[in-house]
Amino acid sequence: MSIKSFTLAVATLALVACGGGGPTPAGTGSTKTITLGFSQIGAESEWRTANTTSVQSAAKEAGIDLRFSDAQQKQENQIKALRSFIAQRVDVIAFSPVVETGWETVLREAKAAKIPVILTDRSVDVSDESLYVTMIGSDFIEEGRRAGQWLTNYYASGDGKDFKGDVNIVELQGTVGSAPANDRKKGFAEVIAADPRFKVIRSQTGDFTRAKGKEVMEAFLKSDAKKINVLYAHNDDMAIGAIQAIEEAGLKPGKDIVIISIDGVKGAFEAMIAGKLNVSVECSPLLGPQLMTAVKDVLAGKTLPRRIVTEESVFPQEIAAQEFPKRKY
Ligand code: GYE
Repeated sequence: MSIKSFTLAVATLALVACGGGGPTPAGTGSTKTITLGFSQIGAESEWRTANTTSVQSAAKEAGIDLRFSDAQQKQENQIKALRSFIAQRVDVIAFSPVVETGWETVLREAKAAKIPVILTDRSVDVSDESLYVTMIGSDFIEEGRRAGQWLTNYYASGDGKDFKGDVNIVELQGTVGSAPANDRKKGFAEVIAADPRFKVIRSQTGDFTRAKGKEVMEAFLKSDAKKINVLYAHNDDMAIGAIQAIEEAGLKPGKDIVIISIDGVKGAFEAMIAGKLNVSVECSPLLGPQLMTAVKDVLAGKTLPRRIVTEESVFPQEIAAQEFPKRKY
């Protein structure tokens, strides 16, 4: 065989090895476009729409072919989307699981098809760790703790220090069974448990939306308006809905009722600047660039850390106006 035909044979072999529809070994110089199937939860909050934009623009930037599917907050739709990605033989599947449980079967199907799965934003509760490669997102227990710490400081050394008696808290939980609802409840409860004055008198889901946040807050106010000192909302959107309910009940949000929420979206900064929200604990939705890096790394055969945690802070009302121009979501 001449040198020329030998080189050609090797090149053909390499091409055959890269083809076949399986994962693209990005590190081998292959030029095949990576396809990424991404199942998003829905468009329930400002956080979520910022997260979708982040994923879509990062995919574009990275030259990744994104197959995007919106589940409208329903697990069954996400499972359908994952199955369709498997049928399409995408290179990688990423998804933000609406709830924690019930994923084993479909994840086993992805594993059998040799399609790596990356979790973004929310985690799943599965016994077999090999069913996903990594989880990119925030530490929701820590966010709950930060919310609790802000509150205990407020009553120990902030504007609330002269307040006497029990501190009655109402809680607006996120989507039932979701990781952020479970963990934000847990982290907050853990911190306030240190002082028996803090009492969660009502706790109900508002499904992370403004409309339900408002509706549930109206019900809380109907029965307990005079008793409520604090509202802890698992996200900004529910807090913003609740602020409307509080105003309609003739009370002053941020004053008559101290309000703590999580996310740090623009709407929360506007509410803080208006004096209607006391604090928002940051939870960054800008996960797109990290996700695209992880997609490329996994296809290049690199070992990823099991958990990639986003860095975040806490924004009290006092610094809202100064921080507002720097906010990206
Ligand atoms: O806090 C909320 C959204 O999973 C961290 O989902 C996310 C949460 C976020 O609907 O606004």
